[in-house]
Amino acid sequence: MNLQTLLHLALISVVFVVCEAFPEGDKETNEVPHGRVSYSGSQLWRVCVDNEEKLNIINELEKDEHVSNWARNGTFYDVFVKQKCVEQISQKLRENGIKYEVVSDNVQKWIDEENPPINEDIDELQDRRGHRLTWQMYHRLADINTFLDYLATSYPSLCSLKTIGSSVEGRPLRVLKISNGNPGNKAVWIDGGIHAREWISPATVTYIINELVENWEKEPKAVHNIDWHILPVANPDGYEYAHTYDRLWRKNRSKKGNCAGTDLNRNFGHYWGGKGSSRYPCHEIYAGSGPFSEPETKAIQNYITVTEARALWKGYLSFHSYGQYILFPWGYAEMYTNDHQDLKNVGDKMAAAIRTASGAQYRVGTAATMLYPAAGGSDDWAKGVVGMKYTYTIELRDSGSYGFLLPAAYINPSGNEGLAAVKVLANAVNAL
Ligand code: 0X9
Ligand code: ZN
Repeated sequence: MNLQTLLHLALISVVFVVCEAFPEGDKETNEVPHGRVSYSGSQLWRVCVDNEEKLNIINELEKDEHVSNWARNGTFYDVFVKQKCVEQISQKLRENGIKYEVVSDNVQKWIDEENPPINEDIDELQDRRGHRLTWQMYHRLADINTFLDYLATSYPSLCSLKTIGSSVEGRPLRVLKISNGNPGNKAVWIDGGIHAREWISPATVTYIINELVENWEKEPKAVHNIDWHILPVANPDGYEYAHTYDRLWRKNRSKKGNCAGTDLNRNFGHYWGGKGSSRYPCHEIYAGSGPFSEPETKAIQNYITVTEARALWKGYLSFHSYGQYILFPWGYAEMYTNDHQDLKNVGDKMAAAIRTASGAQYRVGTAATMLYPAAGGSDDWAKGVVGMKYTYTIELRDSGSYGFLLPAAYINPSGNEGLAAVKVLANAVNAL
């Protein structure tokens, strides 16, 4: 071990002593009277990470549960710091010559403002339209489920609903299949809500479903020729937990000793347990005890490779947030697939279509290079194991103004962006 490494380890241990992780459920500074985690005084920083050494420091800090790397944009990393540790982490960064600016000095304010009550009477809406989704606010799981039921009942020749498994806490994992029933159709999978706190994802996926189904007759042939298999909420326990208790929860809700949750996007079986994933259950990127150790990922694997093994799987879209990226394999290492250029071309077309739809700019590239290496992602598995041609992770809005706490007013533009990407994918799949 050289001197530099020793100094580095010393720095990290100091940080750990000061900001020691406390067991889950600790009531210390984390809760407000109405029983939800409060992020009052917690901050989001934009940190300049322009060399390997700084990146190592940031990555080590992230192992502490008070610091979380939210996103990356080139040399800038969005780093979330819990209120309790703001002073200490700030000092550590200064000592190491790492510059940062404060994007928010009170993340709770964003939480309080992102999902305001709307004017529409939702009960009246349910009577009138048969479901409660508005795309003007972020809805609870029950509303999303009513919406899926409504579609299956109202359009029985186009839509069918299947429960493909149950979450850790027993919630159904519900896939809506949209299909005209033609036997030659190719198949595309779409999921949302793998990460609990990325609320724009299920909102966008349900928006896409609504547009496809309600306007089916007007859709082009490319859309009609595909069987769409759509799971809008892949992590329903996490989604509900983020709505009711901890807005910034990422993982599922499996119990592992003192800590809960596996990162479902580290739990898929392609180079499982590799770079950018963790063996420690308390970490945000905990990969689980083995590939597909979680019922949520297991159900997806089983549906795609067993129940629907005979489907002509050609496309896979996983909606996440945030950063405005269209990412494709590989995510586990900075390497290119042998059809890299095909994936890049279709990704570029998606970005162009999004630009036309809303003006927003999305960047296109491989996940490990554009973002960070992270093994066990769903996109890598869909490509590397299932062999689907076009597999993408789309990181929706925004590019760092609100991060995961995107105000509900952006659901509609985001939905249109998702829809634009889906239509490009439909054309690409049809052309195969
Ligand atoms: O880290 C992730 O799982 C994704 N980013 S997020 O901020 N939504 O958590 C990116 C996944 C990209 N794909 C792979 N690394 N395979
Ligand atoms: Zn995500």
